[in-house]
Amino acid sequence: MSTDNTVHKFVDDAAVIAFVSAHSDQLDLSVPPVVEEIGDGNINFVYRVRDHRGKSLIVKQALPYIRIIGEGWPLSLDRIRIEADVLRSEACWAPHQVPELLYFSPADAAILMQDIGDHQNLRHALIERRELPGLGLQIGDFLAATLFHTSDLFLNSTAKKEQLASFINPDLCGISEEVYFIDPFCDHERNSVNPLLLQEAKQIWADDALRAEVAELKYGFMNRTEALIHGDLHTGSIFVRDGSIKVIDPEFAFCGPVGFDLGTVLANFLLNFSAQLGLPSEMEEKNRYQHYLLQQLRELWNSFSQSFLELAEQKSADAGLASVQWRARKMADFFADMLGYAGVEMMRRTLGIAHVADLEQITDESVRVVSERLSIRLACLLITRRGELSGIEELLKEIQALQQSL
Ligand code: SR1
Ligand code: MG
Repeated sequence: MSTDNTVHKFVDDAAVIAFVSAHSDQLDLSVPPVVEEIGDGNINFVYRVRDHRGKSLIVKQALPYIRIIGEGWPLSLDRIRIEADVLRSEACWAPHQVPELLYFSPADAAILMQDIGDHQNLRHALIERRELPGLGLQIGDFLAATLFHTSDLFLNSTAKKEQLASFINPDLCGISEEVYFIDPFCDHERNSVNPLLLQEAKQIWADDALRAEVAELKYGFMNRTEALIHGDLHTGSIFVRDGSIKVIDPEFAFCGPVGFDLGTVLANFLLNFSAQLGLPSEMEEKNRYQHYLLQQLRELWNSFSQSFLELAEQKSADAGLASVQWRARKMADFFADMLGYAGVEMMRRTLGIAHVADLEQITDESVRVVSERLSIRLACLLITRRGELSGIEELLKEIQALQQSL
């Protein structure tokens, strides 16, 4: 990678294989391996290289623009350096919950990592209505471990500020600032709105009180450097197997509000919850799965808050942040932020540029609109009432009540 942000895309399979061969001896390349381009994300190119014995590794390459938009939206290649550094940081605190980073090449803007192909994309698992025991608990523990150890409750003041400097991520934060906090709340040309939802969308675009709440959340996103957050923790960034999760794709990471990661996960569970209404199955089965999703959210919040507070109790060295009362207050702030950012994520996934498969798989617009309506109403509830809901049990009751009122 040169200083002018140019990099050459691997021209063919041979170039990808040469990259693997230069930086790892884990594959037997004496017989030509199979290279597949498996990236289904919006931003990068991802390849799986499998040798004749079935052993495989992953190569991820960043190019200086957004894959789904093209050269019209340039992006700094520093994001791949950030991704590599975050994977290293997360591996310290949640070693079994991230893919192992094997090599980072600034020159190729590419990383080589463990293949987690034995795990399934969580979004697909939720769409298939898989019930994975302990899922919420594992995600909550991952969030507590990674967020606590990169916050001022664990790091000393100098280390925290060095971390802040090293994860300045203006291009990726810039995307999020636009696609979360601007586009869905106005009639933006990038939006994609179901014509049958247009009436409701127009009401949102005209709602000044809602816009003020979103402005507050955006300002927090831009200014509150609480911890090194993943920054894009939707269910497509989590892979699952019975008893195991792997979190991938931390290229949007920066020092930001703890509630943003919590909120993004919460939102994506609730997007699936909303999608259930429009899916073709017996109501009993859909309700049962909705119940499972809410139970995972309960476990996620409870495990996150309990683990985070335990870590603070055991490991926090800052005498000025030692107040138990203050920590409880902070946890209430995290909870309110989680709700607010979840609302914004749900809104942008329903009205904005990057929709989710949970809703998009409902091809009939007149059926999908029922799910989309629930999604934006839940989003409004989460954004506007985030400061008044006392805890997870009250939140779950409100979600159920809102669904029943439709
Ligand atoms: C224009 S990029 C849209 C989204 O793709 C990524 O996965 C992030 O979620 C980003 O917001
Ligand atoms: Mg991603």
